Amino acid sequence: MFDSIPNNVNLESNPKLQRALLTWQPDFLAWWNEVGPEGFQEDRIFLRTAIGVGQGGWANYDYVKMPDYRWGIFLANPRKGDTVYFGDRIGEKLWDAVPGEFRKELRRLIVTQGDTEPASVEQQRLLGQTAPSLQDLRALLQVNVEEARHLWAMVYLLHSHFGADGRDEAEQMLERRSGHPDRPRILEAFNMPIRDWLAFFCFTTFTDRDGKFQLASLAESAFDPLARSTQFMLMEEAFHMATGEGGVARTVRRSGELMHAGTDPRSVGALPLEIVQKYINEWSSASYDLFGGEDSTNAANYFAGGLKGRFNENDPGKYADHKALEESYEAKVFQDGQWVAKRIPLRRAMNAVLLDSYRDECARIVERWNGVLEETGASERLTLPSLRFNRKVGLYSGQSYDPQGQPLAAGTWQARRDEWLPSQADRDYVQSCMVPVVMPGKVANWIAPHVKGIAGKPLDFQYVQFH
Ligand code: BYC
Repeated sequence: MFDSIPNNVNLESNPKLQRALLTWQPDFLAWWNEVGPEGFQEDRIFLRTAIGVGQGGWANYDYVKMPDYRWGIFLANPRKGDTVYFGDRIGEKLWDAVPGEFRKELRRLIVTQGDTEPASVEQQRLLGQTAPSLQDLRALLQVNVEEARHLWAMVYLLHSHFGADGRDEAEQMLERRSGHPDRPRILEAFNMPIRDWLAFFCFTTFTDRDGKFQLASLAESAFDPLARSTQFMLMEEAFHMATGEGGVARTVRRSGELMHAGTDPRSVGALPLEIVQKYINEWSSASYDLFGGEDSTNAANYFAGGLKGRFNENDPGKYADHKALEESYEAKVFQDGQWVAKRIPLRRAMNAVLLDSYRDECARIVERWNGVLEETGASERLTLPSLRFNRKVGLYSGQSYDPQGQPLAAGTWQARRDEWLPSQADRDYVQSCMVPVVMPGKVANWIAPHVKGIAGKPLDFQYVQFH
C-alpha cells in the first residue's frame, strides 16, 4: 500500500504510523465514495498529482480515475533558520514533536484546519453536474482531490503526533458532515450550501483565500511538521484561488459585454451584476467570520506560544517587533448610538491583523474584476463589503451594518437584507442558468470562455474522458 502513497515523510520506516493510516484509509475511501464528487468516479480526469519537492517539479499531470488518485503526504523543504522567531519562545529550537503544554492547542488548530478540507468537498459534491465547460469540470475535480489531500496532510499530523486522541480525531473528521443538523462541520462557512457555480467561484475566491492566510500563519509555527505541511499545501491552494478569481472574472466579462451591447443579461440567461454583487457580499462576509474574533485570547495564546504567527511573520523588514507585547490595535465599534474606539493589545488582536491583510488582498481582486468590467465598456462596478457587514463572529456581530459599514437602525436589516444578500429568487435564477456543457472547447452562455488551457493543453482539450 505504501508504494501507492507518495510521501517524503519516510512512511516506509514507521510501522506504527503505517498501521494507523492503514486503518484510516478504507474509511477515507468510503467517505469519498459517499460524499465526494457525485458522478465522474469512473471517468478519467486530467489531474495534477503532488509528487514531492524535488527538482523535477512538485506535481505531474495525467489522466486518472479519482478513486485511484494518489493522495500523498508531503512536507516542504526545511526553513532557513532552525529557531522560533516570534512569541515568548524566540530563539528556542523549532519543535519536531508536540510539547506537552501545547498539545491541546495544536490538536485543536490541526483539527479545525483539517475539518474544513472534507467539508469543502461535501459542499461542492453536486457541482460537476452543471459545469459550464469541460475545463471548469476538471478544475472543480482538481480542487476536490487536492482538498482531500489536505485532509491527508492533517490526518498524518494527528496520527504521527497525537496518539490515540489523534486517531479518534481523524475518524471524526470523516463523521462530521457539512450542514448536518447534529454533526456539522466546525466552522460556519463550511456548513453553507454551494449549489451553483457562482457560489463555487466566490467560495474559491474568498473562502479558499482564508485558507491561504490561515495556512500561511500556521506555516510560521514553531511546530515544524505543521509549518512544513501547510507550506506545501499552499502550493496547491494557488490554483484553487485562481479558479475562483478567474471564474468571477469570466462571469462579469460576459455580463459586462452584454450590458455594453445594450442587452439585459437576464434576457439571454446570463447573470446580472447585482446578483454577482450579492454573492460577493455573502461569501466575503462569511469568510471574514472565519478569522475568529478580533479580540481573542485564543489568538494571543497561539502567538505567545509560537504556534501561529502573522502573515509572512519571518519576512525581513515586515515586522519590527516579533514579541508584539508593546503595541495595540484600534477598532471602531458602534455602541449605544455612537462610535467608540476600542484598543486591543496586539497579541489579542492577531485575528484582526490577519483579517486586515486578507481584506487588502480581496480588495485588489475586486479591483481586477472592475478592470475586466472597464475593458467591456460597462460602467457598473463591484465593491467589497466592509468588515462590519453581516458578521456573526467578533466585534461587529452584535449590531447590523450595511455593506459600507454604516450602522443600521433596529429592524432595518430584515427589511433590506435582500438588497445585499442573495434572495431565494436570486438563487433560483442563478440555478436556472446552470446548464452543463461538456463538449471540449464549448462554454455555457452565462460565462466567457477561458483564455488559456491547463498545463499547456489547448482550450478544446479532452480534460475529462467519460467512460
Ligand atoms: N465559526 O477566540 P475566537 C481552509 C469559535 S479555511 C464557528 O474568537 P480563535 C479551506 C472558536 O472556535 C482555513 N465557530 O477565535 C478553505 C472559539 O470556540 P471556543 C481553516 C467559530 O479561536 C476552503 C470561539 O468561537 N483553517 O483551509 O482565535 C476550502 C471564540 O473564538 C468561528 C483555520 O481556521 C467560526 N467562523 O480563531 C478548504 C486555522 N470563529 O474556544 C479549506 C485553524 C471562531 O469558545 N483555526 N469560532 O470553543 C484557527 O486558527 C482558529 O480556530 C480560528 C478561530 C481562526 C478559526
